[in-house]
Amino acid sequence: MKKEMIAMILAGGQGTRLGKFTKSIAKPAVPFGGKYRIIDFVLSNCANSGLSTVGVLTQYQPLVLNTHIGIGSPWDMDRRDGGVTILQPYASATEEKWFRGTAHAIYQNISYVDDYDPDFVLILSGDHIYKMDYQAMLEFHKEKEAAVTIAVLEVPWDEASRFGIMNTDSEMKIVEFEEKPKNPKSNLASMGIYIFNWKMLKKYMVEGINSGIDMDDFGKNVIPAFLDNEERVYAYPFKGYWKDVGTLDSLWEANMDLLDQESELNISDKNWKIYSKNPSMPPQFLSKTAEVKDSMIVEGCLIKGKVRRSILSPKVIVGEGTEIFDSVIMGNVRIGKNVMIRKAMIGEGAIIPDNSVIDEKGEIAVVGENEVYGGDV
Ligand code: ADQ
Ligand code: ADP
Repeated sequence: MKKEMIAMILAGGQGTRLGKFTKSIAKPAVPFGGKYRIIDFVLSNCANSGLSTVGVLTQYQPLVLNTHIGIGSPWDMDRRDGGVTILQPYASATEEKWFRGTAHAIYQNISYVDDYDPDFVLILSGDHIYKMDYQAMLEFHKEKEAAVTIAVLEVPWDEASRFGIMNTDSEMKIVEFEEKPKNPKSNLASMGIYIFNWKMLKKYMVEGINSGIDMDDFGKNVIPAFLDNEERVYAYPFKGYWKDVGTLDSLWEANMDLLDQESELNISDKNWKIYSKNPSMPPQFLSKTAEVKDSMIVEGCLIKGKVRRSILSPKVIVGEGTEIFDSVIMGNVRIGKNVMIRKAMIGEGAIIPDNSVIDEKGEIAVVGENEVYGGDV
């Protein structure tokens, strides 16, 4: 059935910068904020923006991601028409099907998109924490009669070289774009969120492939090609909280932002709910020796120690005499007695034996998933 716009979520990056957390799970499936996984934010944005047809492009370690998304029920996407579809690369007899880059991943799924015959395609990343109304962006795109619209925001100057950086005219038409420039000339950054007129994007990708021009990546190839050909490329200014949580520092910071009552990232907004798969677990239990402050504790936790400014995912056990500060503890972690943990991120299923001290003196300490701290890894 025809749709005006469908969304494609890029969830296939390797996520090497998250190191130990992405050894066996894809970056968008990494736990966040106690009861969520990173991809819940973009899926909830789609649901709240009224988009009901969403393709999720996976590649590395997709198992946990697949199980988490399932048939999309938490986001009301378990439909017969549209809904959420997990798209995995596959090898055919004649052609290498492994996704090469972001645009190549979309190219490999042209037939999925064509099934819905959309006028517009919204390209999203699976690893951003933010709340955004994509319908408002679509209105802007139509008003400007743009070929492609890129969501943008100002980033701190010292981070600008991590992003696609641009200059616009007073109408927000992009006049200059550089992907990850060494010496950025502006701090207006691409959020990696694009609305394309589908027919035009398809033409560029197909002609690129047929003539041997590299069209594998949106930031490196597709956007520059649109600009070279003087297509209408516009910047949609986004206001609000947005974080690309691709690094350990940014992931830790975004978690801590949830504990800040003043933060712009408000997850209890009734008008913009963040949905997730709910585990069926008993309520958390705080024993008589427990002391918990400024923290988020989820179902299934058993706390006998002291917890401050920390986030605990389902089924975390904290033994007596243990103290935890400024930390993110992912699901199913068992922490013994008399342990000291400061500014740490601890992966799912890790075991922290009695009397351990985890403290990197101001740096973020990391214990990988299923790791036994202090044991052979
Ligand atoms: P990056 O985030 O560095 O820059 P990239 O690493 O190519 O871009 O990945 C974008 C997203 O797509 C990530 O979520 C990644 O996991 C996923 N992805 C990458 N390759 C994929 C593949 N082959 N299949 C499926 N998913 C894949 C981009 C833009 C910049 C912009 C930043 C904002 O290129 O211009 O500033 O996003 O974060
Ligand atoms: P990081 O930069 O932390 O490794 P990203 O998720 O941003 O994580 O991914 C970096 C880019 O490198 C992505 O575009 C990813 O798909 C790509 N990449 C790395 N190794 C490969 C590979 N073997 N095959 C395909 N793409 C790869």
